[in-house]
Amino acid sequence: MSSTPYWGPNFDALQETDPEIAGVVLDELARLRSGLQLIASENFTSPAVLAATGSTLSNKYAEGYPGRRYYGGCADVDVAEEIGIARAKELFGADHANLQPHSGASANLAVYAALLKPGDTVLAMDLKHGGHLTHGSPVNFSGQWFTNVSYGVSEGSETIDYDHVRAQAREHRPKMIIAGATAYPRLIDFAAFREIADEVGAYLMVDAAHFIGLVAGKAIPSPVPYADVVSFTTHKVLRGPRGGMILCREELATKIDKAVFPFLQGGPLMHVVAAKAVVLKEAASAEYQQYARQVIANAQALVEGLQDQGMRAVSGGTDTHLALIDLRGVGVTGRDAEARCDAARITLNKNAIPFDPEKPMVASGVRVGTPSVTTQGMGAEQMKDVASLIGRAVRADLDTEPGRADIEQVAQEVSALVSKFPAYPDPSA
Ligand code: DSN
Repeated sequence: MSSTPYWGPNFDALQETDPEIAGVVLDELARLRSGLQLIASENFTSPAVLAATGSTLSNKYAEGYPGRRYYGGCADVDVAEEIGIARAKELFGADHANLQPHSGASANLAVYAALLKPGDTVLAMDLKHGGHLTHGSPVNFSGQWFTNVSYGVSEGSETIDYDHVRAQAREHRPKMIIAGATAYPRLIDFAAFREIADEVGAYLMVDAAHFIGLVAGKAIPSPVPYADVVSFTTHKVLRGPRGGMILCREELATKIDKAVFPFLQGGPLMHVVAAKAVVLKEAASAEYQQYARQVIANAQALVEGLQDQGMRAVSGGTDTHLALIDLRGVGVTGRDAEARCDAARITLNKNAIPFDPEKPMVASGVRVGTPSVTTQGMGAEQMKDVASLIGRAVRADLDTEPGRADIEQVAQEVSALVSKFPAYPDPSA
């Protein structure tokens, strides 16, 4: 483990000006360095991405797009955005790319704004089966401003029921169909979605936030040839800065750009746009492609290990970076498993499983993902150890003395394992 407190840009200045916030940064870094990070939507960005994100490009107002800005002095940031757009189009084979959405939710709101009018009908995956807040949840703009209908997974296979998608599309004639989820471990059949969308005259939007990094790394098939619009975040498997991005067909480019700015956002975060350009360069490398394949191999090894621990993988396994684990066989709720793992320095999240009998805040499962541990250099061998540590942690009752002792032992073993694969090691060591 590194003795260097932090090596991000300008940390000395932060420590001098604001020791309290510098302390938060150090505490969080210590947490990353001493625990297992298994949140499927997180990753460790590279030094280059961190440097761009922490750069003076943060200062520039640049409403508009390259060559068409509302402020002077944008020639340099124009170059960063143009490079990023060109790299995104090349990497994903897309007609058009917009790098300005501040987040995945903003990207999705922009797609709705570009293609729909309030009240229009949208068909998307049920949140309870792995969908996303912005795909029609009643507490979100998507559920309040649009008419939502949903599809789900089959009870037997726990994979998307394409007959149900088609039946829902025929019955409700949605203006847009969304493919994509936050807790779905299997590949999505984009050709089937395209066929259904064409049959009913709907736009096909793919929310690729979770798996776009695997697409960038050529480890799984791309939705780009099938979708009208592909939205995603840049900070999950893709390993870029926090933010969003939209790809689309040429004929929708102006609508998408106008929806992002000026309809939805003001000034773009040019330091983040530049960092997105950096990660698009990194993701085009052979090393990144190897990384993407290893993320999947690790997720599959982790599933095997968890099954050996008596836990069931929803749908029987995974084709991607994440797995959804049904804990009913070990008699532990997702909420308790999350708390026990947290105490053992294993960070993951409780998650509803399809047809879950528990409330969402309790849940019968957990979601695990391998983007972060793979960035740290762990492989299938370590995933067996990780599965065993999870198996011991979820069974340790924090309300009992022996349970607390077990958790403490697991926590020590977690730290010992992670110290061999440190996140953000000292580059001068
Ligand atoms: N919060 C993200 C996730 O964890 O999947 C989705 O937005």
